[in-house]
Amino acid sequence: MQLIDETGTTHADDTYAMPSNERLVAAYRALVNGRRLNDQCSALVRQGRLAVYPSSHGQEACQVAASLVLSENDWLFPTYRDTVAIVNRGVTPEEALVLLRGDWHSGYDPKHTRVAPQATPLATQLLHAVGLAHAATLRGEDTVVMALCGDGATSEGDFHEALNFAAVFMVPVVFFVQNNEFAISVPLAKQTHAPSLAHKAIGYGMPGQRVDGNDVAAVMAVLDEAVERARGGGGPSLVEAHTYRMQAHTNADDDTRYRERDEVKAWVERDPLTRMRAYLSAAGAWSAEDDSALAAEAETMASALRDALNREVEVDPEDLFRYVYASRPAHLDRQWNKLKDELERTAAFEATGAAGGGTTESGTKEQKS
Ligand SMILES: Cc1ncc(C[n+]2csc(CCOP(=O)(O)OP(=O)(O)O)c2C)c(N)n1
Repeated sequence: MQLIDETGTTHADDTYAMPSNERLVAAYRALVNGRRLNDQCSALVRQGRLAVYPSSHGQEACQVAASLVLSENDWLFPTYRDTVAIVNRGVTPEEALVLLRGDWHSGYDPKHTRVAPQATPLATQLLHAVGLAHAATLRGEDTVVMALCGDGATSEGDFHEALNFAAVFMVPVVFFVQNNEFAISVPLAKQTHAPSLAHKAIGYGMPGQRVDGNDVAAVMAVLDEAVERARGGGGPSLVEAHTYRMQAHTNADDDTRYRERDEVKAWVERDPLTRMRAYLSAAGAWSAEDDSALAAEAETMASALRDALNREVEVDPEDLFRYVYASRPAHLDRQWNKLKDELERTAAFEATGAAGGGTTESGTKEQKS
């Protein structure tokens, strides 16, 4: 399904109506801010200020649509790549990056923001999303849950368990798969033999729709319908957005080893920002002055984020182990003791190294671990 193509030309659809210009202007602002956030975070990784950043550069239309179609009381269950969606839901960039900086499990209160912590294990969040949506129904609330995952995550058992449970119990959840064609270096053809990921809905007895993931209007229209159905008691849906990961999986990945540069280049023409800008401008809903104001807004956000991440924070490493369970089990004790030992030995090494001797109190050479 597509409503606006690469050139900004519209394609009417019998089922899905074009969102209002007012909503599309809001979406475009979020696209531009989201792109700036992605690029700022990638720069912060290179400066050693962030441990890792899985960028959604090129996938911003999915991120923006997933957050804009939800009401205030709905929940979002994101993955590690969904920082732009989280920020667009009201979490500040600084809070969103605490996990990726390696400081803490999550930098925001999920109950306050109605955004679950970002999940790094693939597809586990889908089961949590279904559990929350089911609980909300049992309590008589009209909450809808948007559960995000990638194409690679659809090969995990948790994905299938989540879809099956959701369909059997008619749970108000929208499974939104961002198919960016790769699970790190593994292409989609090695993940599934199905004609599309949307086809997987059929086997579970729920509606499935494939949409152009770089067309924010189309993604919003399809997700709107799925959210409305869920809220009305019509159960879950599966939406597959076809998009492309424009950059490497993370800074630890060399994507030149598994894909051709021409392929990546071809997707530049399908950029979600360009086509929405072209559409809004032709509709008289966007001007060059609006561009300047929005660029200034994005720069202010990026500059505030740089300042926040340039501040050194004092973290207590034991906190990472302290609050996972009410009382800490033996395996976490072992992990903490191992880390504590390493920290103590590193501190001793640095202290003796700084004194110029490079030896420990007992006179033996300290080993760097
Ligand atoms: C359960 C599990 N298995 C393996 C991994 C290692 N891993 C991290 S990211 C990734 C690829 C995920 O690809 P996809 O679901 O398409 O999401 P994308 O990164 O493309 O957004 C893998 C296999 C993991 N994090 N969790």
